[in-house]
Amino acid sequence: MKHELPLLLYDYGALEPYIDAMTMQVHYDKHHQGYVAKLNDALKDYSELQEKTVEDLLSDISAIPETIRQTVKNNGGGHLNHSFFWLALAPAGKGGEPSGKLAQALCSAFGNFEKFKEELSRLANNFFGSGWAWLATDRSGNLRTLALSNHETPLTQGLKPILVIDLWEHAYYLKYQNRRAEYVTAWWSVINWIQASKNFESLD
Ligand code: MN3
Repeated sequence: MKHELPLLLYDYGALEPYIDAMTMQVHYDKHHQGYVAKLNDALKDYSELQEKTVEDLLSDISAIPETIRQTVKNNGGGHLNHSFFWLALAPAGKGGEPSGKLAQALCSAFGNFEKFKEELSRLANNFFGSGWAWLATDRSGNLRTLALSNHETPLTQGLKPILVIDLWEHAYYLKYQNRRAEYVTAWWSVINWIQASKNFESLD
């Protein structure tokens, strides 16, 4: 079983003007594709590992031979996180609004929606280096924010991801250069809240 780039459900230009078409094209077609290719390459001599999903590979990382462990962690994490990220984005006006159980849970965890927005934005803006800022639930189902370096995933901490923003410079540099805060502000306009609710309400 080879790992494959998932289908992107919208055009490269669909998130304009918040996320530009060139950034989307390079991000999906070069960066994400690169993680998939390097993951497959790392696994090419390990037929039993080729049968595992990327979630299974990452949640039992100590079972991976040491010679390829870091490569699998980096590129498997890159593949998993980007696959999640594309689904959590939608063209402005198409992703719905925070609603239902997720909206209620955001209010009880953070006070109100604006406070949640401030907290996640502050975390994303202040995070140093490459990584991702997440909204996730813990084992008790409580919402929390966290930022993780490189391509670490909340799954390995037993957390269930709900929403994510990519903080690597490749996610915003072509349009926003060093102005990460402008990119973070723009990201709030292209969140797929319908998908976020599905993530929150899923039982796995
Ligand atoms: Mn990225």
